[in-house]
Amino acid sequence: MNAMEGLVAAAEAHSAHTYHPLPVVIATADGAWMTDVEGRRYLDLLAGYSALNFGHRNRRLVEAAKAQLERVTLTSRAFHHDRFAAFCEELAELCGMEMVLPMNTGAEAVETAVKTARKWGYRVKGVPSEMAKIVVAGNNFHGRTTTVISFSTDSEARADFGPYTPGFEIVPYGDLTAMRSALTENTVAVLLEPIQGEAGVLVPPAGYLPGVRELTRERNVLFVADEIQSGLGRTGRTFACEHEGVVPDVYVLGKALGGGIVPVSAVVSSAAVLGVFRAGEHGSTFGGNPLACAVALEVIAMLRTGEYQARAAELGERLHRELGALAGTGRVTGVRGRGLWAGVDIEPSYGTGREVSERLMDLGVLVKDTHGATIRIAPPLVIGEEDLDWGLAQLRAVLGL
Ligand code: IF1
Repeated sequence: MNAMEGLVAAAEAHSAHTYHPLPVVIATADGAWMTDVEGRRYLDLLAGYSALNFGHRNRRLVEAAKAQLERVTLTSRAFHHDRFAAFCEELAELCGMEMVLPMNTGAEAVETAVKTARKWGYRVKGVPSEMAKIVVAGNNFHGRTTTVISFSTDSEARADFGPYTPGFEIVPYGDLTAMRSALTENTVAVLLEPIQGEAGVLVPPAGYLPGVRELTRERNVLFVADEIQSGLGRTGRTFACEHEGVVPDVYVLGKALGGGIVPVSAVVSSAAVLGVFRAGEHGSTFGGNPLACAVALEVIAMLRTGEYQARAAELGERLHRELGALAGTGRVTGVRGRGLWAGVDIEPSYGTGREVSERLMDLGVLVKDTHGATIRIAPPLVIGEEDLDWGLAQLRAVLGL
């Protein structure tokens, strides 16, 4: 057994088997590249499921973290600290909103958005107590906590975790008629990914998001956009909703907000919505901590110029042009996505998503399969054109094209 195999065996012996990782053990990383324990290099086309939009160990973000490490890292929210106000003000401004509720992981932020919508429903909309409903889409992915998987349609994500949290209505993604029918006077929110990531990078039909925006406005229902994976530059805009000119009532953010260094998530909305909370009604030990705020402030500064969004749009055109040429070759049955984000469906007779991912790994490229036949491609937004071209050449090689 070599060093790598030893590390894999030890990890399997001492950790719950909640993943089926590719057989690679990463030791270091920089920019769009990772290096394994035996010195082999891999082009990272997953970017931590979009948590690494700015690449591994981005210099500006590492420097921001290092500086804060020398000052204070955690105070708890029992006290103020000197990075908190700027983080909230600048994140709200980036979102065109007024208020922020900081958390850590994406699922925590989604849970917080659910609690926010319910409390707004009771205290502002006037929904009778315990009657609040939230409408979600089939094939959603919003995290792994018990309430969140309660409205999942993925049997793997749900099985044997009941009893499930009530109060959720599931409608087909992209279907405005079904959405209209699902809204009642007790509906407090619609929770959607503007592009469904785990489902395979599903972009909704044009007009769907504006239609949901109009319906929710008409019916006094909060439009909650989960931009944890689709946001912060991934699709070529700061938020995926922007592609359809839609501004939701609530943004749920995470992943890249922490720069791939610390978990940072947040619910961002108006004072009319987030103003429903009173002291003691929600919280988190690490939510809004100084280290998280310092890194997130640098992320916000990097996004404010629009350069990362423009880069994702420009390289995204290159990505989708190249991937589009694969469709119809008999090896790829579908390509979807926006900006530097794509789902590629592999012709089952040629191989599974996992098999293609393993062959790509052997050629030095790392991607992730999902739902059997699809591989997801989401490079760091800082990837070089040549590296992107090289990665696509390896995909063509694996597909025998
Ligand atoms: C895993 C998926 C991606 C997310 C959206 C909330 C969360 C996520 C739109 C929760 C997290 C991660 C979770 C990770 C793999 C990855 C994933 F395959 F699970 F679905 F990206 F597509 N909303 N997605 O994508 O954020 O609590 O993880 O910080 O659980 O396997 P988190």
